[in-house]
Amino acid sequence: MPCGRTNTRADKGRWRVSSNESLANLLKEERRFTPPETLAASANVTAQAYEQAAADRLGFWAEQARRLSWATEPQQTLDWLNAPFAKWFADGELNVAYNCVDRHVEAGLGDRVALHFEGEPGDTRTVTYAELKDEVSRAANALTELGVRAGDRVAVYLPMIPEAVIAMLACARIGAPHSVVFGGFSADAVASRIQDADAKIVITADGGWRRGKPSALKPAIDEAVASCPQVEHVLVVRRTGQDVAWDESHDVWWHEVTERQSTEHEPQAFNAEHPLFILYTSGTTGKPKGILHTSGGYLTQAAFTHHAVFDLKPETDVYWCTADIGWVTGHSYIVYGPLANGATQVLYEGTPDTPHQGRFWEIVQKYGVSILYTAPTAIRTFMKWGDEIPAKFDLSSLRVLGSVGEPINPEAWMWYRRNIGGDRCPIVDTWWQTETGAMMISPLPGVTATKPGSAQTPLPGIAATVVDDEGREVPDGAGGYLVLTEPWPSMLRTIWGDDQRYVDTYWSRFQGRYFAGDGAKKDDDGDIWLLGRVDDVMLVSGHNISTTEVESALVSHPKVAEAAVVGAADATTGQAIVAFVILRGSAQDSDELTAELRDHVAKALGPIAKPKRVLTVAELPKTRSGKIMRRLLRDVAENRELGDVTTLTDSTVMDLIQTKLPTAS
Ligand code: 6R9
Repeated sequence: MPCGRTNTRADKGRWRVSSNESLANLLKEERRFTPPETLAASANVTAQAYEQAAADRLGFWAEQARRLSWATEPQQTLDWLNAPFAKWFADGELNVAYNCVDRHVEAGLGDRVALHFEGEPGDTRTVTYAELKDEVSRAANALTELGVRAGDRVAVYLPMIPEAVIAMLACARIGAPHSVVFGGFSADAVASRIQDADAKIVITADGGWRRGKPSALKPAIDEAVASCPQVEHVLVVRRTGQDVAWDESHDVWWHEVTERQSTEHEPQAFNAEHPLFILYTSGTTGKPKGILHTSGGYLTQAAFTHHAVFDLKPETDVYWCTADIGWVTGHSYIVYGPLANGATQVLYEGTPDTPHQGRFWEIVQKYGVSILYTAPTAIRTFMKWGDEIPAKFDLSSLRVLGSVGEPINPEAWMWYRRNIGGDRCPIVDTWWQTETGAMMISPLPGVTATKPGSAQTPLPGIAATVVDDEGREVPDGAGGYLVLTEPWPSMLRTIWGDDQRYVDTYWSRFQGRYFAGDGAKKDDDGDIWLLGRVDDVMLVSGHNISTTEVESALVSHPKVAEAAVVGAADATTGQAIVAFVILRGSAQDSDELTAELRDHVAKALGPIAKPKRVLTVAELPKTRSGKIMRRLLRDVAENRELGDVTTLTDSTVMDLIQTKLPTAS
């Protein structure tokens, strides 16, 4: 369940145009939480930023670009002449790794801790910025020795260890775009990504620690590279010490090749539009999309949003993002944003329940974590485990909490605020995507009066709204599709090798605007609420109903920890709502309880949203980034054979769920 794993979700090119009626707006939320006074008084970003960006959006971004150290300062901001193919800061030159590492050392901050690494078995390693500079330089020299040149692609398949960060930065330093693939993806999934990116080198490890055991990684790479003849070398980090098969013709130990390198490496400046990385998001059909990000605009927005949304004070904060580096969240908010800002952060290898269910809180206490960024899936799991677990630890160092990956149900938000944030920390619910590269819609912790469950406001410099089927902006209080109406610096530049698919998927549904593939609504104050993927929206008796709203209603029942709902074909209503729920700690499944849950939803949202069936399950199918895979539940609910399960965290979950069905009421 770890927060922060894969990039799998429904293909954004296949939206469901089911009726002309926009998404119903069912859920009402009245609770508000104003920023803590001390935080507001010293916040990095104030309300004035919105005004400044509204008055001069491009000027605002040009100013943010000055957070970076450029070898050649850009004079241009946006070139949108060949829309939707954007160029940002196109005449500027910089080195991304220099910005994340060297410049902090040059500023006298070499002794500052960059990474507090915590291995799952309890081993630790502290990496200062000076040490990071040496390690990245060595790795850059090693890649160069192995023949990697600017523009060559490097695949990375590693556990959450410092070498993952070092490898990505070494690639950035020599201008070789990396393509990180989740450790744990199948050999086939890895092979198709290596092939699509035409990677020359793969960086992997013998294995990583997961749930108290070494979990092998190299065998999947051995199998994958057998069908990737262009791969010249496989660099292997020794992490677990387990036995590995060895092919002398291309396998190289990371430590052998890096240890003999110099710690000096001259970073070369690259154009702002030089490719930085490719990251794959897989659709339900067709081959995965290689989302391409470039250098200057991406780093500008990653750094700005990390500074603004977390109110990062690099001298005093200890930041922890629990995502995996195989997810875009790990790219932007473990590697590039925090390091560009000179942050001190925790990097944790393992799962939240090894060796015990309080592991996360033990880590917060141990390192004095002040900013925590995690996913709703993790929060709902912690709710299920019980309030008494975090209560055993001292969490008083925390001051800002973040959420990303899915809509956060209002009750999960309240739980997070109360049990983790001690009722004092603002929660920033950050909406963004692999494609957007960095956060787009989020409260600002020193400015926004937050609402449980809403991402609320486009960040300064970002233009987003909600439109109906015809592309007309909906009034406050109505629902529809989320669109981005102006280009932004960290936007994807294309789909690797497929410009046409880029245009078709994102820029064709609504003329001149970016279609995110998410349903959304504006509340009466104009704040934005995300309502789930458009592919998942249910159509019941002619009404479009959001999965998120029904799930949130279920989670607001004290006995429910987590819920997933789908629309299953139904002879009378078109689709009927089928709900899968995970109960909290001590709650027992019974017919009375499922009847109570159905009534509870009807009461909260109205009779139209009452689930036809409620099934209690032990687990839900999730991707490696913690997103619920509703299409698999739809297959179950409609008695179909299961579709592609290769990106599931745990494929046995589906067997368990299927056994529930024949007894369903
Ligand atoms: C960063 C990331 C993107 C999709 C996105 C949306 C969902 C992410 C969310 C959220 C509601 C939030 N999503 N954050 N939904 N509220 N705060 O998750 O990237 O893996 O590409 O997924 O995730 O559906 O379209 P990615």
